[in-house]
Amino acid sequence: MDLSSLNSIAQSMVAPNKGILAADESTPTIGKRFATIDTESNEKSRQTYRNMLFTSANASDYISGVILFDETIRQSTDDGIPFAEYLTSLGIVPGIKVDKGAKKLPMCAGELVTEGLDGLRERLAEYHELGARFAKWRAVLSIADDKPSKTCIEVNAHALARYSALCQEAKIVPIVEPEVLMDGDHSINKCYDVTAEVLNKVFTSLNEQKVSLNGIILKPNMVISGADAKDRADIVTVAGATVKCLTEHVPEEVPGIAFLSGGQTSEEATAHLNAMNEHGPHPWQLSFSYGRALQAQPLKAWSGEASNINAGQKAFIKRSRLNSLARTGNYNPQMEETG
Ligand code: 5MM
Repeated sequence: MDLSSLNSIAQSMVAPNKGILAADESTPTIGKRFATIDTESNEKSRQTYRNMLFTSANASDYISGVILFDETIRQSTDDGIPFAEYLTSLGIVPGIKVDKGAKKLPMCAGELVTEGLDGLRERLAEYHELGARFAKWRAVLSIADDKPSKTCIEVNAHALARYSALCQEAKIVPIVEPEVLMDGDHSINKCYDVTAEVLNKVFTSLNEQKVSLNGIILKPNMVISGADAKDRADIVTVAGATVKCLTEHVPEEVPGIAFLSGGQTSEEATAHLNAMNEHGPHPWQLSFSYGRALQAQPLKAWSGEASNINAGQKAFIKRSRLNSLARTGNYNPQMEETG
């Protein structure tokens, strides 16, 4: 099987100065986001919001790919162009979330396993027809005294590898997302140890299942203090610990690492990425695949009002540009004020 096309798609997903917009909120999640701006979530309002983001002027200067949800890949711009076709015409790679969500893991109280492997081969073939060239699958692991269990780490790594192999068979680049949640009062050291163990297991499973590492993108959490920790590690410490953990556990063959923001503020997520790229080059591209950290500001600026579309697009482009600058360590927090 010719795997070179997978590598070239992966390279374009982590092209210099650009990153990925995660806009693949499932219907319940986008409903929660819209509730924060008192906006009803229905098929039309979701299309309006995603149309606003995707048609922002000059988005392709900063955005290399967009992760879509099943409903969105079947929707079109206000001008009637299917979203995937529209993005492709701009040089932005369309992607698709293919997992069916994290469900209760039996025998492991409070832990989750991501489902969605049944019928995945057929779904991937359809998504490829619809224009998707990469996919995303998110595993979720929590930190607590007795968590994550070995079982939880093992089953999620196995599923991520099963998904990845099916994606590559379908000529679709898998984004491999094992998210160690920030929830809790744990230290950054605890996050380091758990993230290291999870990454080890994920790469063992990917190798066992013959996944080509130069045809994937890794989407990990940063190594960071728990959200409720007393003394949270500062930006330089987070950046240093994250790069160290990745250097020790991510093979150099992987073309790129695109972080999730995981509940960090927009400014924190940009500053952390910037601090990591200040001390490059690294063996892999260090990029972003943010959901909340790219969307929180445009969502608020829009607030569900047609008259705010321009303001929403301006906020989205500003956030995208600042993260683009963080790809080369050229972001400065003062830019938050000056635009
Ligand atoms: C955009 O949110 C994604 C979808 O979440 P649900 O399946 O829960 O609806 C989510 O997977 C996202 O892609 C990642 O968590 C990264 O987003 P953040 O907000 O953590 O940067």
